[in-house]
Amino acid sequence: MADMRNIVILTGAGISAESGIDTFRDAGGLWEQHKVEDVATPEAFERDPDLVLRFYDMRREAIQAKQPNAAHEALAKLDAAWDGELLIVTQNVDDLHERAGASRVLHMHGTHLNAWCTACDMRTKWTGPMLDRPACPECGERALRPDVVWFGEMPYEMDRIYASLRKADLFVSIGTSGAVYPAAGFVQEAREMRVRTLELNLEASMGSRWFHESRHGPATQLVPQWVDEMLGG
Ligand code: BJW
Repeated sequence: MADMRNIVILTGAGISAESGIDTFRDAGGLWEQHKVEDVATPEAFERDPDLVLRFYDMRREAIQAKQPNAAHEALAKLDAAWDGELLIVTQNVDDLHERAGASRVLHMHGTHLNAWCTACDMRTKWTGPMLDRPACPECGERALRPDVVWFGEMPYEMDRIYASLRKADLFVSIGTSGAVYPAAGFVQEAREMRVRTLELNLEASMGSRWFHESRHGPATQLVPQWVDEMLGG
């Protein structure tokens, strides 16, 4: 890895699992407890906004009580020390990368800690509930929704992600099942651009066969080990 300078890191729910945040598709994960089409689509929000807002209020509250783990901390250490370009593209809506100290973070599926006003389009920091239909601090309308990307909606900052992938020497995927596009397709795009690819995941993911190298185990072990390799420690 000595000749690597520009790095794109994709993270998914698996990196936050050891902080106590449920993943989506593992046994006992969120999609076993809730039907995805009932809570994570624009149609669900139109049909039953109370159900959707309650689901996100519950998760927003839970996330704020969780702490970053050794994997988030290792990536923050890499971010601080790495001279080359580095971008942590996270699918996660928690803020554990930032709370560990990482700054080069892009939330492609949005964040629990923002409210998005569908009346005036403003995004506002939000830590409390939305079920009681609070007014938008900007325009006063009661039209807030969680600032997260649901199925059928366009993930955020795709142009910036693809631009970083085009310049990358290394693409690393951490704790994601490879079930959800467009993130699941990044490894193939990276391969087409002759970028080196590495997967760090608890077990083989749906996309494992696309990676040059796949390492299996818990993120709190694999990520600090890999970061030490990158920093020559
Ligand atoms: C560990 C671990 C440990 C566990 N250590 N590892 C056919 C029909 C209809 C739609 C489509 C279709 N085909 C494709 C689509 C598009 C659709 C899609 O992909 N659907 C699939 C289900 C097929 N995608 C979209 O609609 C997206 N938008 C879109 O495509 O727009 C058009 C477009 C076109 C071209 C370019 C760009 C755009 C939007 C997707 C939005 C996803 N939203 C969610 C909810 C966000 C809000 C919320 O949190 O509620 O995002 S769904 C959910 O899945 C969440 C996650 O970010 C995402 C990915 O999940 P993730 O992170 O991979 O978690 P898991 O649980 O799946 O996996 C965890 C992994 O960790 C596992 O592998 C474990 O082994 C591992 N693990 N413990 C290390 N300790």
